[in-house]
Amino acid sequence: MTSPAARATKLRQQLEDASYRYHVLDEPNIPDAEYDRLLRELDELEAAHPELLTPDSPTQRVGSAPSSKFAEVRHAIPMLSLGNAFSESEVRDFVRRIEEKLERPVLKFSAEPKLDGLAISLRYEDGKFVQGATRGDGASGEDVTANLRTVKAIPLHLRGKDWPQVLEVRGEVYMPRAAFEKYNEQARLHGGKVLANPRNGAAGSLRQLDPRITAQRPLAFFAYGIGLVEGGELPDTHSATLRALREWGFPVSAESDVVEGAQGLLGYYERIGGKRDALPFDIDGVVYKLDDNAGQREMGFVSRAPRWAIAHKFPAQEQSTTVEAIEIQIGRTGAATPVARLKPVQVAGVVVTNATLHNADQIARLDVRVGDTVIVRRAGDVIPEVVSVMLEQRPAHAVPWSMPAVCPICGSEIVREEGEAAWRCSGELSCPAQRKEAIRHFASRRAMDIEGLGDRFIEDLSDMGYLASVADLYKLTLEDLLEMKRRVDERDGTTPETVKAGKVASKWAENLVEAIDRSRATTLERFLFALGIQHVGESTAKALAAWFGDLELIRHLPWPLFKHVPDVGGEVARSIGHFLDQPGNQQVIDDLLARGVRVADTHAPTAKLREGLNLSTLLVDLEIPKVTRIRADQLGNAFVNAEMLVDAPVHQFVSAGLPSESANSLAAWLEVPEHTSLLLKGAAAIHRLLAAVPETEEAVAGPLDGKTVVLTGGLASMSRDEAGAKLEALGAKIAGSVSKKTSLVVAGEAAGSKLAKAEELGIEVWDEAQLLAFLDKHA
Ligand code: JCF
Repeated sequence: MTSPAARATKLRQQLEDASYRYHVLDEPNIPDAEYDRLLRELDELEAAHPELLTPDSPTQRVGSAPSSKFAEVRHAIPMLSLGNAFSESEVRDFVRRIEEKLERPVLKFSAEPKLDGLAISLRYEDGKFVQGATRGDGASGEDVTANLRTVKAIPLHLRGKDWPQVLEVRGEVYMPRAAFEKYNEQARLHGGKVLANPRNGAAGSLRQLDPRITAQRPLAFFAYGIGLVEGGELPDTHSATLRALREWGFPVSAESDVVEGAQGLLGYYERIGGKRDALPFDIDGVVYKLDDNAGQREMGFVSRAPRWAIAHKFPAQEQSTTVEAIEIQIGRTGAATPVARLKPVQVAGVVVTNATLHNADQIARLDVRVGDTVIVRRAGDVIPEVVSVMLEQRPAHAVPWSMPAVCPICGSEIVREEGEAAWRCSGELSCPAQRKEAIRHFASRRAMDIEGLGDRFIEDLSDMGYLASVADLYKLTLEDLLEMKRRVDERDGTTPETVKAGKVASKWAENLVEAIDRSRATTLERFLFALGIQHVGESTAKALAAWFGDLELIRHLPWPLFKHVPDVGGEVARSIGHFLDQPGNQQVIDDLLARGVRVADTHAPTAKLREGLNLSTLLVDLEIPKVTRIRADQLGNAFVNAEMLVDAPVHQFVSAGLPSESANSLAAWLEVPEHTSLLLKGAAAIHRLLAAVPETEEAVAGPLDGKTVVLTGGLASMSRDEAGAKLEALGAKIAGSVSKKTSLVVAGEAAGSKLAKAEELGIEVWDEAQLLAFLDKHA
């Protein structure tokens, strides 16, 4: 038997190791659920044996009790700010000043992205985290130790060896972009406070007086330098210091690099600029530092900024402009999204004329009015948004905005469902805006993939009455398209291209007819996705296709049966059922099939369905109040079939073992004719499925069963998605990043860091020729 103390030590070591692998090495070794399990075990152990609890235990990251205010911390070595460069010539000047003073040409610089977060300093004594502070004014900041303990990327004690007895580490706490988006989505949904940007998210979270709130915020950290060092030596270059920090347990930017001279710096700026939108966090520039510490000392400082470092800024992502109008945009599912029409303004190199206001709640929260001067933000490739209003510049006559009562496109009522943030146009497919969006989605690359059917064609074809539904796409003839074009030219007063360019002008129409024809051959998952059912994205469509295998089966299933597919819950199942219940939608499916759409990969439903195909599971799926799994099992045992149950008097439910409350609830539920009919339809569907489901899964052994494959770089013969689908069909699991668990990496043209990582880990790598040979062999 291991002692509790030994077990606690072991658990801490496992947890810290897992955390280091996740946050610093980016190579997780255990799943999140396992991490949580170990953490819970340690937590229970510490609760039972309080004497085992240590301040640097991973369980202490949940946040301690709140304080009333932060204490002041004087920085032993000031926290510097950085001078800025906004142009190439300012960067050249920076390099020239250093070269002149040090009298050495082509100097090495350490370069890294400049994170848009909050600068902090972390103090370690004998390897233990003892204090953390904000930058403040550089000379002194606020003691936010308790909050920083909750940031999982910050080590509570140092790893490795040879660290100084006292070490201050400087770096940036930030909120990854995806976490920021998710946080705001939740806040909007529940009417909470929305964060203006990831930077404010990081700053606001760190300045919470209650560390338990900070613990809930998805913060991360990168180390970029050091402050005070006592009782130890550090390497003599900045880049080597970063490597040491990484070994001691700190995340260091994977993008940091050493480059030479002004040319090297500018090249780095271009490279990172090109990646800016793809990075998982916001950056506002790059930082260059003279790599050689002796050189740094020689250069010294001007006021609070070092002469040996500079921030080269990217164009700003926020600008101010005025709101000329607030309009409503109707999406595919009818969601009415308010959009601000703006006086055109350059933001991060792009002219922005529209910005999303998300929903009515968001407008109310910001109190945006027509005529207001607002801050718009365009970060990464997300839609520009209005982040705040400059109230002091509001014109006197500006009036509050409110959601219109009817859809500006079709005049149907705009309604809001209970508990939802979004307002919706109730016109469904009678609303031209929803219809156009539905067609656009249907034709999109990941759905039916109709090449060349752009937004303009969809607009014109719908407006001129050629497309009442997506199925009408498969009725379009060459003549229709040419006629449509003639009418558009007439309407717009443009010169018909046929006159300008002769025969070739009809080539586009031929191409489009061909593309539509090609799209007729499709797969079940694409078809289901293309229908545009609310809540059915690609992965749900794929799961439905894999589990049921057949369109004719799926389109007549009552909704509770969809819950048999993993990850399909009540809401999604009801949404699919609602879609299939509309006669108009069934008609569209009929029309699509009648007009030649063919679903290629029909197969028997999976044998995995079998275990849930019984009356008691159906009763659970129906979500009858007070009929839990236990009660449903009792009913399943007592009744031979659904018909018997529907006709039974209440006392028979009680005889089956149900408490009277459940029995009465069930009887009341069955009073509603739609309920009994759904139950009977469900039972009939179960019979049909039982007949179709094979006894056991015929195990088709794929050559790549159990293998995890990562695709990187460009392939010449097909897209990465296609290659992925082919490999999946042979049993492979496709992953997005390379880790020790990766079995194989397929590297195409210009493969980058993933290939490097595969080589580093000694993972098998194929080029495109090897991939094609393999696919050919297993075709
Ligand atoms: O990423 C940053 N925001 C960042 C800020 C990176 C650095 O290397 C910095 C910094 C502020 C000061 N270095 C200094 C000296």
